Formats: sequence, structure tokens, C-alpha cells
Amino acid sequence: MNPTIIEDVIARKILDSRGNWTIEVDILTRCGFGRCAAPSGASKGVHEVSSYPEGGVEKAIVEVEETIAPEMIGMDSEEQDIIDGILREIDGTDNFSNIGGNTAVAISLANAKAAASSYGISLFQHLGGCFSNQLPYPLGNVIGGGAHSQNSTDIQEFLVLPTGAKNIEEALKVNSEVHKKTREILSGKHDGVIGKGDEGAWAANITDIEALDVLTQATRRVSEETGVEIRLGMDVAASELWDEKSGEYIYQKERKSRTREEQIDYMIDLIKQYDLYYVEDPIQENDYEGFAQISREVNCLICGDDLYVTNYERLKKGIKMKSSNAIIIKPNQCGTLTDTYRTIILAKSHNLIPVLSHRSGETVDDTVAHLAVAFSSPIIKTGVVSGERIAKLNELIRISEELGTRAEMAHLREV
Ligand code: 2PG
Ligand code: MG
Repeated sequence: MNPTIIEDVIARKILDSRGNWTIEVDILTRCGFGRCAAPSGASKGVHEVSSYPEGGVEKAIVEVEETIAPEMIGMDSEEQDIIDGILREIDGTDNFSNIGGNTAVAISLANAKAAASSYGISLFQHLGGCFSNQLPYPLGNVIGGGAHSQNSTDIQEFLVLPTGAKNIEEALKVNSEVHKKTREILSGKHDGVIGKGDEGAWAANITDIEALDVLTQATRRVSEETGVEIRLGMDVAASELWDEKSGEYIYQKERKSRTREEQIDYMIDLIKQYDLYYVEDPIQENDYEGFAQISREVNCLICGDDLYVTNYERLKKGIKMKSSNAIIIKPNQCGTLTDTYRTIILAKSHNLIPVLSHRSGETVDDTVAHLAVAFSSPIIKTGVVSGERIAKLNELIRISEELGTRAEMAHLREV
């Protein structure tokens, strides 16, 4: 009896962390079960696959019930590439506009989880094999604005990375201490009014520069208290600032606009001044050369998110143009686990660091934690606090426990 044969595929809608409907899929095999819910972005790249067909989540569920499930029942969940190929074939478009990338990703990942469960092993082990033993460093969002909260910074995310942490528990604790310390410092500033954005990062009436100063202070104090080195980063999400019409980057809070050249210089200055370890999307999503110019000038991880949208062909172009040395990996940007894997392999073979990432709209689904370990991603970007963020972080603790003495932290690039 083959334990991995698919017996049922069930789709439903559930709420995500922003209170929107998202799709969740269950896959039952003869001996196993896998469940996955799709996340959703607020600052989406224009080149991402489309999330849902016309008709939204409801239409996607009908597609699963009427077309996809009958096709998948009887197939072998272990044959991930074949299953993913079927999803592409049923959809029939380049951007999953018929069944939805979120539908595809929920099925694809639920399938991998069902296969793992059929063999009684964890997802990271099923995908990564017996030598998967490296835990990623958590890149945590501490202060946020942009498309993720109102009346806060222009830049979307101010991030921390506990580069000196010896194990995953220490790494997670250090990030949460920085988050707490940041609140203390922010409460004493201006009106002292602070809220939280979509990812649990603090939203405050401060400028980008103030945010970097506050974070510098907070990390310094936590470093002194814990002895752990912590570095800073940003997700500029520059496509959200870019105004195609005027050809400028509009910083509303700052009441300032920057030309392409000024934006490039500004990013280089901030990286040098704050000794940033990581900067994501410093330039808008179609400017491969702008990315390359920044990359040439700094010693920092320059990461493409909206630039690549986890897409193999876009990454190929970025590699050719030397646009960046890191790439954000979000499976729902491209639709299937097979596509995600191909992009990761391409990145690694050209020395680009894959950063496995959550989305701003999430559920308690913890699959991304397993993908980070399975594919030896040295960094995972998945917030610091809130239920849907700690779901992933706490899963890393469980994975570490399962690995026991074999567990080690991944190797970070020195920049
Ligand atoms: C990003 C993400 C997650 P969103 O820009 O990197 O932080 O945001 O999911 O809204 O695209
Ligand atoms: Mg981003």
C-alpha cells in the first residue's frame, strides 16, 4: 500500500490577520494529512502572480472542488513536481489568473506537508533530507510604516538581525527585547502615541531618520545587556514610494521627493551611516540597474523582493545585471513549491542569499519556518510579535528541539 496516495483535497476560506478571507487547503493521503493557508501582501510587487481568480476566494474554492480535487485524487503526493505541474496545466496561464496563486500555493504546500506526514516525518526533513540542521537568523520588524500602517514612517520596515546569537532561543529573545526597548524609547518621544502596524511593528509619528536613531539606541542597550551583537536593516519597499508620472520617489511624511539619482545616493548614505546589514527594495521594482549601482557602492546585503517576486526569469536577469546579493522568497509570489525551489537553487548557485519571508497578511500557518530550515536559508523574515508571527518563530524552537544536538545556527555572510 502506497502511504502517500492522495485521497481527498478540501478547500475553505478562513480569516487572515487583517480580517480578510484567505484560502486554506487540507490534503488527506492514505496515511497522512497536510494543511496550509495562503498569506497575502499589502505592498505587492506588480510582477507577482495574481492571488485569486476573478470572483475571489469563493471562486477559488469552487475551482478546487470542481476541477482540481478530482484531478489530484489518486495521485502520489510525494511527486511534488508532478502535482505542481498539474496545477500549472489546469490554470493554463503564466500568472495563475485562472485558479489564483494563493490557491496554487495552499495546495502545493499542503501537498508537501501531507507527503511528510504520510512518512511520519517533519516537513523540513521531507524537503531538506537528513542533513538539514541549520536554523535561520530571524530578521525582525520593529518599527514600521509605509503600506503597513498609517501616520508612521515613509520607509516600510526597520529591522533587526541578532547576528551574534548562539542559538534560536537567544536570537528570538534578543529581537523581542529590542521590540520592548523600542517601545520604551518611543513613549518618551513627541506625543508618545504609538500603535502597531500589520506585522506587529511599532507605528509612531516619527521620521525615517528618527526610526533609525531609536533602533540604534534600542539595539545598543539590548546588546550591552545581553552581550549579543545585533545589526540593523530596512525594507524600503521603494515601489510604494515611486511615482511613475513624476519619475520621483515621494516621501510624504518628510514632505520631500527624490529623483532616481537622489534615491540611490540617499540609500548609500543611510547604509554607510547606520552600518546597515540588510536593505530590501531600496529602489523600485523595474530598476535593475539602480539596484546594481547601490550594490556596487556598499558592503551590505541588498535584497530584491518586488524586484524578483520569487520569479526564476526575473532573478536570472538580476544575476546577469549584478543587481543584488540577496533575494526574498515568498512562495505565494510565484504559486508553487517547485517554482519556489527552482528560484532558491538558482539564487544559491550564484551566491545570492535566499531570505524566506512571511507576508504582511498572515495566518498561524508555520510552513515558512520549515522551508527556511529545509532550504538552508540563513535568514528568515517573519516579524517579532503577534500570534501569526510567533507561530513561525515558535516552530523554529520546536524544529531546533527535534534536531537536538545536531541543531546549529546557519552561517551568515560577513558584511
Ligand atoms: C514585504 C512584505 C512582508 P507585503 O514587503 O516584504 O514584510 O510585505 O506582504 O505587504 O508585501
Ligand atoms: Mg519587501
